[in-house]
Amino acid sequence: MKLTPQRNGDAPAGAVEANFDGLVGPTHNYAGLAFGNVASANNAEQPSNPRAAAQQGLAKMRALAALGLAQGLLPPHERPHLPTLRRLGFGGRDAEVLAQARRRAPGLLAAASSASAMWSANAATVSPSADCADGRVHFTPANLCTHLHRSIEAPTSARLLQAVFADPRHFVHHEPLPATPAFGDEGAANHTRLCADYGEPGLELFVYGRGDEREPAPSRYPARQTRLAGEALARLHGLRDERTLHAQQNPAVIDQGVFHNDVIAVGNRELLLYHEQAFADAATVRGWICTHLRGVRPVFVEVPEREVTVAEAVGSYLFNSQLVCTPDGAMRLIAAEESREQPRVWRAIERIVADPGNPIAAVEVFDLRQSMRNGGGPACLRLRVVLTPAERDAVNPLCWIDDTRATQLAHWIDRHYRDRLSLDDLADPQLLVESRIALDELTVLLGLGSVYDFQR
Ligand code: SUG
Repeated sequence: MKLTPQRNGDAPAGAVEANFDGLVGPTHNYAGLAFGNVASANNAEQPSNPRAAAQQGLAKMRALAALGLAQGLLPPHERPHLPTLRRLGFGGRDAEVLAQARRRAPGLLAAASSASAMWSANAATVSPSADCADGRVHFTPANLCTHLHRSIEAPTSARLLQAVFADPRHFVHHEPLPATPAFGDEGAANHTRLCADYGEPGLELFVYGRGDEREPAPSRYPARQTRLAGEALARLHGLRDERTLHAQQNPAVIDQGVFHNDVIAVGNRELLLYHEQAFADAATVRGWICTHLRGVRPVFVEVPEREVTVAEAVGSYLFNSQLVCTPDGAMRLIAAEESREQPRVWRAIERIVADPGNPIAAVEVFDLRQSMRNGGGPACLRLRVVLTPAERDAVNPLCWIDDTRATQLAHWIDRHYRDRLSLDDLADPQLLVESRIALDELTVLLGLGSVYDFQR
């Protein structure tokens, strides 16, 4: 039995960390669009199963809700995104736009059809009210400007977040940062918060791949997140300088396929689980946390290269596990099946769970293969939002998941999703029609209003 650490007696009661998972969209496919993401490249052009993908993600949501966690969802985006194809010069009726794009620029059709919004860790950076100067929860949608297929997400993510977190007394929505390489921003995938208790002011750790010219940069793959972006986010959210750190990711791991920091590190409450090679200077990160974290002693779980190599971490997504606190205060690791399949990785997990020196008491394993084959693990699929009881009450109530809602969504998926999709299918006008019908129904189910372009 693991001990839960001593807490401050005067912590504001009741704040929770909610997970808002991206529901996988009807066009989920493997197009090899994400340069620097090993799984995306390895599975390019394989047929996909959108129905299984959506059900796998939903099963994780249902299970986390059943553990007593606050679990919400963010709906898929409209795909293929016709406004993007029209903006790129394809004209005529919808079916003609699709046919032309397929013929003349299949890569653009694939980019406009990606269901990548499922990885909601990239939807935005979120700072809890306890950290922000004005005492409200701040959201900045990520511009995702490194890749075309992801950059399309920003305006819809902004709209959806505003529809789910609508009350201006509690929630502040900023515009995405300028979509230019200097401000490359991939949202919460490069942002970790450490705290004694969710409702208390925490430390916000922004991890960047590209800083100023004097700092080493990756040479093979792009660094998607910049230091300038993290600094702008901290200013916008009104974070205190002494509680904010901008730390460099190790460029060598980006070149091995660690395209986001959440592929090599994960934090929760007072604990930071990370690979030895995750940061350019891990000792400084640890030292800063030790000096600045209030009310609790930080716990560092460093996994050495000799135990799990960076390649094994990228292959298994061990560090893309979610770390969650169930209502009894116990910490659990929510891992992908791939972590159990690699004996050395699984041994490392068993060691961590057995170690009395950290609060991780159990591991739960999920089959997320459809998402994993595009480089998206458990933690990629969720956006964390710390909420006080009043803020929780202000969230669109239809976007929370419980067993009944999960069953309703499972039926919705079965009714509308195909179980096989290849790249050729993306030009099928019927797929566009099916997707729009599905999403139209979903917006009613979730009480979101007209959030999609095709509804406006
Ligand atoms: O941006 N894959 C996504 C995976 C994102 C994972 N998110 C986090 N680590 N938080 C990406 O690389 C692949 C799409 C394709 O190739 O079809 C893709 O976009």
